[in-house]
Amino acid sequence: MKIWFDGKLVDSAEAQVSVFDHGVLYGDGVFEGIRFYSGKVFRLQEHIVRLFDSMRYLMIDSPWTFEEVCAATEETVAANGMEDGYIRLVVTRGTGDLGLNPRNCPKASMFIIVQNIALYPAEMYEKGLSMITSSFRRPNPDILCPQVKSLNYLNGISAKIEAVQQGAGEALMLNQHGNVAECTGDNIFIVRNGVVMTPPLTEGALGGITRHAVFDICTELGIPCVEKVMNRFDVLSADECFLTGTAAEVIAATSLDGRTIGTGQAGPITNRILARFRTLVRE
Ligand code: PXG
Repeated sequence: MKIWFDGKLVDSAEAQVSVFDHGVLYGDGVFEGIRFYSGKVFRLQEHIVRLFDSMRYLMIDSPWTFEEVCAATEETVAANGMEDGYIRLVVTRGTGDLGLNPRNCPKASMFIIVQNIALYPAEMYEKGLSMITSSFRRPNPDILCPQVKSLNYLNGISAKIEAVQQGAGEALMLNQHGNVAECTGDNIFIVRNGVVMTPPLTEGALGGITRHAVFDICTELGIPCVEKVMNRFDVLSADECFLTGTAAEVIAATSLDGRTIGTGQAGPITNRILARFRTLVRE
């Protein structure tokens, strides 16, 4: 396996981050999770725009330009000779001292990993995932901004632990007002009376690239799709619910806290969107 590490393709054994890297010491950094299909990276530019937005927010100066990061990503995919797979692109604040001050880290570090990714089994896309409501709330932007894809994932991991402990596939995360934000690593959509709905990003959701692709698919298929503030009642009374993310793609969620959503199976609109997503990624 070849890893792109600060400008060079190296063997994985050689790709080593310093113990003084602030990404390790403080989770001070940003990342992207990207997929490629038939050797083509899905919505690469959009991912790298989000990466640069996250870096700008955290005042991490990129040693590489936008074009260089895109080229490095494609170079790493090509070097690993795989058809389909997952890319993890990480930018850390770089090496510094043991203090928090980012100014003591002179240069950000970047690495790109390309790996196989196991899809969920096919029957999961029919039966759907079970969800629990997490007791951990998505933080307000004045605590930790959910729109920044930073290396600080303890909020989501805490919620994921609750889901795993309860045997659920995902955790629904509410914001400080008790409204629906998203799941630990996926955006959430519901369908009611033929209308597809998802919370606005300001409710505490990451601007998912798959979420955006679903907007495009709905426009193309003539399915109404709107951003709407929603709570657990809206999810529990929905006709259909589905989650979107680079790893999960588009997957139905058919129960919440042991209560069935819709028919308890992936619904017709979810299936139409999923079918179109699967062709779109290979166009
Ligand atoms: N919300 C959060 C908090 C995420 O981390 C998404 C939504 C979906 O965004 P995209 O752009 O992928 O459609 C993400 C991204 C995992 C895993 O192992 C998932 C993400 C990141 C890291 C790991 O499931 N999801």
